[in-house]
Amino acid sequence: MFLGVACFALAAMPVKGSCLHFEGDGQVAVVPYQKELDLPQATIELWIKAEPNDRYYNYLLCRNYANFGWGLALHGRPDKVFSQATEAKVPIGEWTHLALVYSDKAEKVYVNGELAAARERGSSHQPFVHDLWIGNSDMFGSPGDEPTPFHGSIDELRIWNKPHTQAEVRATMKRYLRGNEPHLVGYFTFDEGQGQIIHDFSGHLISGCLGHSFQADEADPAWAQGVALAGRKPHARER
Ligand SMILES: [Ca+2]
Repeated sequence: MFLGVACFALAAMPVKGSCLHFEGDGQVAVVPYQKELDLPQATIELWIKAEPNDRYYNYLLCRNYANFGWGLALHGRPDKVFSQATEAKVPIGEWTHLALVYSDKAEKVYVNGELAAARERGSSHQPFVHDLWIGNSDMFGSPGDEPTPFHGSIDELRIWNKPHTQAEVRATMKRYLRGNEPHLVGYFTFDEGQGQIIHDFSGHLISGCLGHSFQADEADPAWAQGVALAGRKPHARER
């Protein structure tokens, strides 16, 4: 009986993996363009731990955000998150779950599973070839533009081709996914912990790289300890 109780407790304990840590102006992880990233409607979610820095814009995700794409950024201290149409407060120095949910009618941002901002919006989606940048933005290339790096940790990026309800966001945010869930088109756990490759465990997207190449370069973020989630990490399952 004791053994049974002990095993149950062990199975319920959250499991930590690794994550990406960003601390330099040029640091970024890049997932090359694929048509699965063209999303007329979507749920984009990730865990972040933000650190203070002196940049006004701190991009978490950017896929030609200003021009029919999607993205999420922090700004200010940086204790606010904004998407194309919404803005909400986020804590600094704490692991925080963010979810951007949009369709051709509305856009919502959930912070730790709570609806934090919402706005109606029209359909602006158009397919276009553009890489996904994680932890930075490539939109501001003009001389004099401020760099837009995120400072802090990013973990468990999930990309779904369907807008989730609040209940659906809450149902999976604190658990590892299997990778084969319906409508999941991208799943980066960042649990590699070393090397230059970030793998997509949904099997839909081509792997991405740290920095701008699969070789070590000065834009590489660092590996760090990630958020603790329940369940089994997907690289531990049989594939
Ligand atoms: Ca690199």
